Amino acid sequence: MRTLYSLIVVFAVPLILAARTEKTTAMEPLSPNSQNDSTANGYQKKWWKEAVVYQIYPRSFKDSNGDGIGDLKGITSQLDYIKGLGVDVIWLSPMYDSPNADNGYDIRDYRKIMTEFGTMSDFDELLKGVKQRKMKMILDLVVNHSSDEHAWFAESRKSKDNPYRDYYIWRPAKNGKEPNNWVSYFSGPAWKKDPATGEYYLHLFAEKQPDLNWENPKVRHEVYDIMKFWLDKGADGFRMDVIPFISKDQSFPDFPKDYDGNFGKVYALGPKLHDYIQEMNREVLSKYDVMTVGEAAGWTLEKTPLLVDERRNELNMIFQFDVVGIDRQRWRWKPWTWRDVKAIYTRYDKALDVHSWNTVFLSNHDNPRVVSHFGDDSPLFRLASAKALATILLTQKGTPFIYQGDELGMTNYPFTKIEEFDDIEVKNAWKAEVLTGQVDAADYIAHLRKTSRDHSRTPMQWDSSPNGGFTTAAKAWLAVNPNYKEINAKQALTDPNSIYHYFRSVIELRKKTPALIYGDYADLDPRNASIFAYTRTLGADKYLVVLNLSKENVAYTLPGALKAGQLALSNLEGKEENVPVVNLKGWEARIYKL
Ligand code: TEU
Ligand code: CA
Repeated sequence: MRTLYSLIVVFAVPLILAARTEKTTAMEPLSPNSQNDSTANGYQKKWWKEAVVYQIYPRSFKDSNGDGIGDLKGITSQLDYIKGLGVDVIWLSPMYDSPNADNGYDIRDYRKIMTEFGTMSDFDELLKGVKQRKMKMILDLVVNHSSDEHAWFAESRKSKDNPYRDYYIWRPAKNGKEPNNWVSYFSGPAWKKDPATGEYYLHLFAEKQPDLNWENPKVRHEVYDIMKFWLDKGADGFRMDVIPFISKDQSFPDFPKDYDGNFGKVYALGPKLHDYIQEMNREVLSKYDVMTVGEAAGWTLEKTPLLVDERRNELNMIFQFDVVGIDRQRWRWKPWTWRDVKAIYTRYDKALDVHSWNTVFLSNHDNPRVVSHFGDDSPLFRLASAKALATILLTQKGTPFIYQGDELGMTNYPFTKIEEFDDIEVKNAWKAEVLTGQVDAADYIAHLRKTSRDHSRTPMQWDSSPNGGFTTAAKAWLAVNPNYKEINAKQALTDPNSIYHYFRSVIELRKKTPALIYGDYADLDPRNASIFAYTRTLGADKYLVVLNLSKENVAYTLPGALKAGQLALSNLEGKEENVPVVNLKGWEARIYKL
């Protein structure tokens, strides 16, 4: 089973680590079983607060049977590579049976593995491999909607008195048209008239993703049974897809007068959301040692405690999108500044007290590649900026989520024409806005080159062989980024100065530095346009993280007559210590112990 990679990981990595450790100074480790001595800085210690999570998008991770599509056996074959990073938890994007209208986020059978991805025993083998390496795995729970090919919907649409009718949201026409003016995330109205009964069903996403009716207790208990099925198999928790949308105002009013086009915010205002999540917690979550992260599309930052305050028995943490969505309105790109991003991290710090925990993420399968989005993916600065962004990801307060390939500095794809895209969100908007002449085709493509979800869905780049070693097939399901000859795992594993090994070092430092996990956060220079300087403090332990988020060299005078202290880690050669002014090259990042 030992693949070439695992051999490299097992033999090369320790050598490279030995070479690197001179940079990481010894710190008293987290008390080994931090679980039992229960608090740090007022926080309840929890494994999922100290964990680092790695997200896998199975379709694009590794193909094991040469059909050009990633699969579960492919993931199992690369577990040593993932373990080598030092991550603790894998978040597996949907691997359930699905017709893939939205790449698995449209589930036809919640207890069956997608044929393309393999079998249930492949899943069991994967989970076993994860546990053998002392990692955990959380699954994707997509229950705001199902596939329209799910047996429930096949029954539901048959007739108005079908026993499954109430599993979905059906409404009669209003003045001959849709029941209200709600729109779909994937363009067009959010209602589809179904010929069988002439009524409309609601779909906040694709027509092939009808929304489940959570008002119906049968539906809720179907979901709880599905969750128990996977938790009893050994899964360690769930990432919950668009969880704020599961409750709907049953009068389905049109958008409010002051509607600003941000429909997600309206869909997240359902009146019974917290009742349902508290019920889910009582019925399922409280019975297992699990981690839960809600994907809180449309959720305003300051309301985060309503979903995650530990005293409410709802979720452990949420993905809130103010940072990652700072520069786009749907597919349209808009300018942003680091000053704006820094302000959002300070808002999180103010909004979440010791009872509410956060996530930290800069990318996922719905967003462009982090180094292209927030860094500088030009050859001169790709390495430094990817490492600088890794420093932010792993030293901000909250549980960090790494998206597959970001540890290699994979970049956005050079899309030029619509045929190159796979994403239903792209294709539907093309039909709805470009083919109707509302939007210029070249303008649309230009925006997508910055904002498309497909940037993060191009296959993992494992080596410099054809298709980046992702598949032995002539063609991958989505084209591999042509820069795979330079950017790939094989190169990264053997290069001590690679982004992969830098991620590993920061994760190692984080693991043995409680201050970087539970420590107080303070932005020292919020107005500075290109320097991000903040501290993390836990008791007497204080760390300074200082980053130059521009390509210009900067001689930065630390605020408040602060001195830099002892260098714990840096992404470039800078060695200065105990100085009031730090000379930072372009995209240089340093972590100091004060
Ligand atoms: O995403 C919800 C969501 O917020 C995204 O739709 C995102 O805002 C949008 O794509 C902007 O580009 C979740 C899943 O992560 C996504 O992959 C699914 O397409 C969607 O739900 C429906 O399940
Ligand atoms: Ca395959």
